Amino acid sequence: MALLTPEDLANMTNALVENDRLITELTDYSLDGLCRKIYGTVPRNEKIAIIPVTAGNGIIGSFSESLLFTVQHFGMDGFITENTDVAGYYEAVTNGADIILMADDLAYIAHNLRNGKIAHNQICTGRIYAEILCHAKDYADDKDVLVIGLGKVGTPALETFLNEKQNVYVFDVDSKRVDEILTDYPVFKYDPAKEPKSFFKIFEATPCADTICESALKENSIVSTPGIPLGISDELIEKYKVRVVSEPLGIGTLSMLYDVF
Ligand code: NAD
Ligand code: 2YH
Repeated sequence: MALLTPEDLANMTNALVENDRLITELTDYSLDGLCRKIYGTVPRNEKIAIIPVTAGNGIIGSFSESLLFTVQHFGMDGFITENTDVAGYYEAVTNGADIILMADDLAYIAHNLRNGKIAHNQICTGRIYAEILCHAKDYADDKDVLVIGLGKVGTPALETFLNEKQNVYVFDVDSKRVDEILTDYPVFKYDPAKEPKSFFKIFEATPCADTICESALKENSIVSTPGIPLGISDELIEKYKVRVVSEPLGIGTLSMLYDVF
């Protein structure tokens, strides 16, 4: 699994604000408004504790701070524990935390201690980036969507698209994974070499650059992508006037919080 780096998070605060603006332009919903709509929940003054975790590869510079920025930017009450790991957990609970945010190398979770709900970052990230495309007002009547990357983020995104009655075309560099997905879900194989097709709505969740090829794009396509690094080149963005929703942590975090409210 790809670990976030401090460099990935360097511009996170601007990216979150800018992406919220873009999501509002594309869908007529602010990011928290969209979360409210899809999860049917609202915040109720929960106190959110962020616990730095030293296990595995250890603390990622500005990871906890980026979570705190997200929580506070959307008007919620949060704090980073002074202690890490188990001592941090004890500190969070004894200081009245309602929700815990914590991540190691394998999982990033939100756990609501009041109602027992727990959310996983990969599932909630896939879901919100997919919902952004499903709510793109310019393409409400165009149901075709391309999903590139069928892993732990791409698969819940694909399920979201199917729940939203989209026609889903799939691509992954791992052909065995494509076969599994074609067996398990009513989706179409996207094969740009044999059968090129272009899309207004493209979702991407891979750890690779340049996964979105030119033939998949239309003028004014929307790319909604949690993938790091960005899967589309600056040249193609400019040439096709592509609008790109992409941010390294905050959008998925807000989706997790609304999942557990
Ligand atoms: P994963 O390893 O579970 O899945 C990645 C999938 O991409 C795999 O199926 C792999 O075969 C496929 N793939 C790799 N290279 C490809 C290529 N060139 N073309 C097509 N498919 C390719 O990873 P994941 O947990 O699903 O995460 C995907 C990406 O999303 C990672 O970059 C991760 O860091 C990022 N991520 C971002 C956020 C966020 O908030 N922005 C949150 C979670 C994960
Ligand atoms: O970046 C990660 C993993 N890829 C899991 C997230 C899934 N998108 N974990 C972050 C680790 C944070 C670290 N332990 C800290 O600073 O607390």
